[in-house]
Amino acid sequence: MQVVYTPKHLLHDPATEIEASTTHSPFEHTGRAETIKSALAADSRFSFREPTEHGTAPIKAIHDEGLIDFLSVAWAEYQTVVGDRREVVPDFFYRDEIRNQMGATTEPEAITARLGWWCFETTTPLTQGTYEAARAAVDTALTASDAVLAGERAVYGLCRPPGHHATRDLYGGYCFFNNAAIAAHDIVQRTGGKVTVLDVDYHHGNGTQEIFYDRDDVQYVSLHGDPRRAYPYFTGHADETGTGKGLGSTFNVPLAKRTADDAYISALSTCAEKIAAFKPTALIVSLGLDTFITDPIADLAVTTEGFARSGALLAQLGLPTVVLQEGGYDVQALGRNVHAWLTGFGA
Ligand code: Q9C
Ligand code: ZN
Repeated sequence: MQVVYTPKHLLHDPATEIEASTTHSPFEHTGRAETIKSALAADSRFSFREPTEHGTAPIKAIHDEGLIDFLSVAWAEYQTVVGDRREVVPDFFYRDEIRNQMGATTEPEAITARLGWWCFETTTPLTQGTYEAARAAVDTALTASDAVLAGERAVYGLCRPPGHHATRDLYGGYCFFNNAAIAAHDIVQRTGGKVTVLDVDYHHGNGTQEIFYDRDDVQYVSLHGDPRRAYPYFTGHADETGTGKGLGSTFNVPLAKRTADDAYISALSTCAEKIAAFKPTALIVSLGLDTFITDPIADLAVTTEGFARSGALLAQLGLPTVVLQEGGYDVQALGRNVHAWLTGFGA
C-alpha cells in the first residue's frame, strides 16, 4: 500500500494545550505522525511518497476564503501586536448572542478579535509553521486521492494536523483544514460520482458533517463517543440525518462508554450496510485510533485486533478507498494500531 507522508507536519509544533481547565503538553503532537511513519516503514508492504502541491483552489471549494487568509497570516500578525508568543490561542470566542438585538456583524480587523471569529475552542494553538503544515496535510489527502483515482485500490494519507473538526468557517479540535472533506469534494468534482466519508475517530466529525449536511452526493457516516458525554458535545446525535436534499445522507452512531470489539464491529457492520446502500464510487475513511482501549482522552475499549477486524470488514465493500489519518493519542500503541488497521484492510 502507498503511504503519503511529509516531514512538513513537524512545522506544527505547539508546546501546550489548554484543555480540561488546565494547561498541559499537547495530546496532538509531532511524535504521533513520526511513530506511525516508523511502524509502517518497518513493513515492506508499505511504500512511501511525498505529497504534491495542489494549491488553494481545492481548499476554497470547501472553506471560507477568509479562514484560509486568516490562517496564512495570523501567527505572524499576532507577534507584532501582542509580543513574542510561541503559540497563539484566542481569548474571546465570537458568538452571535453577544450581539442580540444589534444585528449581524462581519469579520473584525484586530488580530485578537479575528482569532475568536475563526476559532471555536482552546485546544488548537497556532504556531509559526501551522499554516504550512496544515496546507501540507491537505496536499497529503489530495495526493492520496489522486493515486486512488489513478487506479490504486487503497492509499493511506498520513495527515497531520488532522481535519474532521474543521467546519467551512471555523477551526478547532486540533484541526485547521478539513482534509477528508476537501478530498471527498475533489473526487466528486473529478469523477461525477458519489463519495462516502466514513469517520471512525472517537470524536464526532462535526466539520465534515456540517460541510456535507445538505448534500446528496457525499454521504457522511460516523461512529463515535456519544456527544451527550463526549467532545464535540453539540453534534453527532443519532437524530442528525441531514437537511434538504441531504436528508438521509448523514448517519450517526453514538457509542456507549467502554464499547469493546464485538459491539464495535457490529456497529461498524451497520455502517457498512448504509454505505453499500448509498452506492458510492469511492470511500474516504477518517481514521482515528482514539477508540483504543487505553487512549488518554477517550473512553471506548477497541483493541489492536479490533482495528484489524475493522479494516478487513471495510475492505469487503470493494470500494476504491482513501484512508486519512485523524486522531489517536496513545502514542505507545498508535503505530501498531494504524498498521493493524491497514494490514487488516489488505496492505
Ligand atoms: N476533555 C481529534 O481527535 N479535547 N480531535 C477534548 C475533552 C479536544 C480531538 C477533551 C479533542 C479534539 C482529531
Ligand atoms: Zn478524535
